Amino acid sequence: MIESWRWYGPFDKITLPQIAQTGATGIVTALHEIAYGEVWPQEVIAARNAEIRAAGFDWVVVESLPIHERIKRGEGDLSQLFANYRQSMANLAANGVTTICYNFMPLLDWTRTDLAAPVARGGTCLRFEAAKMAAFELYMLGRAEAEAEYTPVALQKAAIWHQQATEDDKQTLLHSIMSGLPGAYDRYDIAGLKTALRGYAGLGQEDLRANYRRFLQEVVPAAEDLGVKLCVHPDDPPRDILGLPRIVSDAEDIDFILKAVDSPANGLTFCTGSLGANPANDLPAMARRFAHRTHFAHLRNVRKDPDGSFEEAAHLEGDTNMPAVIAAFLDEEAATGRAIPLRPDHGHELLDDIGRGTHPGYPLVGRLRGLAELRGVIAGLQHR
Ligand code: DNO
Repeated sequence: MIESWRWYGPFDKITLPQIAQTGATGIVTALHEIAYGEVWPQEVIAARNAEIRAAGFDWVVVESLPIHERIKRGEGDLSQLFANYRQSMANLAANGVTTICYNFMPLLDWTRTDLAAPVARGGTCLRFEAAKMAAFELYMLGRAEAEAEYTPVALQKAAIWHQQATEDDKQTLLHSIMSGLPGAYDRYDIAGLKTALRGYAGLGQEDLRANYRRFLQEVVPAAEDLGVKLCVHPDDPPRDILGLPRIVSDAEDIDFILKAVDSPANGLTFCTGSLGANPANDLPAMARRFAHRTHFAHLRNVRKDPDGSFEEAAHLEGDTNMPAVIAAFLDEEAATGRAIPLRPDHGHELLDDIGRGTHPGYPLVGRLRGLAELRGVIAGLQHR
């Protein structure tokens, strides 16, 4: 597997020479400065690629080439947006960057309620607390239908949280929930979020699936011609959220997507953290089943609670059998000669990470620890 590291570009507080010291050889990045739906210009890609290569890395994966919300909503004439997506893929391929990650989550990306939940032996992690999410939906957004989606215990805790919360607590919660939009410009306030949600009113899972299939039909043939491998990132958490449908959450969803356009260019980012938050997902079995279409692996662990809460565990702790997942990818590589890029996805804030102000989930020491542990698993498995 190719050890890689997510770098947010020239404004990332973690520099390329620092990343070199982690041992990673691949860089995962995007042109975060370009608005969703616009073409990524060839010269801007070339300049970023040159910077990465000068530091001794390969740009192994684009994460992400985002999909405009209008495509997800299936709204209006989309021909220009599809053409722009194809052009960005072509410009990337012309620079030798051919693995492209994206997601199909309406409006939000990953969602957490706490960005700095304490870890037992020190440090902090990202956490999704069902009760806080319920409080946000019911009392801050006023989405009464959300009541049906939470356990009675979570609802009770939500009411108590809301009664006791200060204005600051509520702002912090809103900020945490909005933090999963790494490349996006939009950070909604409550009024803005309500308006944005109205844009999705009436759109169900089947509609979203149809819009997704249409997107794949529009771009996968071009990806094939260009030698580009697209890889969809699963939903995080893998369930409907804020009343928005989600359609990349379990094995059945992935099967639908891979068959919607049955081509190696239409692949998967196997994210153990996202998929692992659904207790019904058997990750080692899914890794075996989908390894042949996996173009990128995000490796991290989660620990789940019965009420739907979960938190990010250390990479080899938590509920997912990480060695069993990695073994599936190593077997795929041995059988095909392919090399699948992996990255330590998220890490705890540890030691000097605290107060450093890196992107939530993307600290230096925590990810360095994660990468080192994953590297150890790979070395061990390869010497069986
Ligand atoms: C979270 C990331 C996701 C991912 C996008 C891909 O840390 O893995 O935000 O980049 O969903 O489009």
